[in-house]
Amino acid sequence: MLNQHKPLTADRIAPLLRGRFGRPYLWSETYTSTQDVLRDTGLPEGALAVTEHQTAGRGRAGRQWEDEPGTALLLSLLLRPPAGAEAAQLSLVCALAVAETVERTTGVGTRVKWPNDVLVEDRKLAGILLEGREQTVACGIGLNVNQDAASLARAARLPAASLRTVTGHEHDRAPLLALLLELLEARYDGWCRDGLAPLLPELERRDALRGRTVTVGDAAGVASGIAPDGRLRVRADDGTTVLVGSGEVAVGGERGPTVSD
Ligand code: BT5
Repeated sequence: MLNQHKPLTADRIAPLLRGRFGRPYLWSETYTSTQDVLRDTGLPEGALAVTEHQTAGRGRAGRQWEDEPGTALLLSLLLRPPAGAEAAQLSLVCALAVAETVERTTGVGTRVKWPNDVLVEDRKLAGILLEGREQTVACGIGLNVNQDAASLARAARLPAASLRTVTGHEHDRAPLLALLLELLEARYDGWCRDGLAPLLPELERRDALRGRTVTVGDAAGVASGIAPDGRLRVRADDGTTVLVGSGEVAVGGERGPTVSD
């Protein structure tokens, strides 16, 4: 079996782990959702659930997350952010780590679409789902790796991409997962210490929405960057700026038709 199709079992991943993320490492060929594996377990920060296929993979607001078995990274990471931290910012922290992992592995430039998508050429490569109660957050990450165009086509309203459709070849998911965990840990530790501010230039450089016309909730206008607290700045026609904390961004702008998730 080619490496890229080998399951991400603990015996393959454990030797690649460098930090505390991925310990303990829970893997099964199939889960309903990796998010459910970590729920109410009392496991320590860094615990990770990984699978080859989800029978009920989910996105935000009850949406579905689709996968082709054995081709994606599907994982949930348990985090216990410090009291007082703004946990919603973790979606940007994770998106940045995913973007960097993809860039280092493939050399392909990525963009972050606030608040939780990683895009390549306006196509959705990865999505992030935060679910939590009190100081326990399950960060779910779905990253399309080896799907071909035909198996991605079913996925989405926003066109989807995989590393394979972008680079033209398949990728070994094991080193990709190990690098992602390493970068997640570095970004997360930095965020726990210093907050989001030091990450803003990296996010700004990859901001998929900046300068585009957006509608999110009651706000409509031009996206004007991410504020230091992680909210999206939207500048209305009358010149006022609204800060949006969460929601669905519908984009209509320079580069094509309206997309809404
Ligand atoms: C997300 O939600 O993008 C969060 C996705 C999180 C998935 C991971 S996988 C591991 C962990 N366990 C889970 O059960 N979930 C997490 P949202 O922004 O609501 O986007 C969902 C939308 O993305 C769907 O309505 C589709 O339009 C689209 N979509 C579904 N599967 C996709 C895929 N594989 N690639 C690209 N887009 C997809």
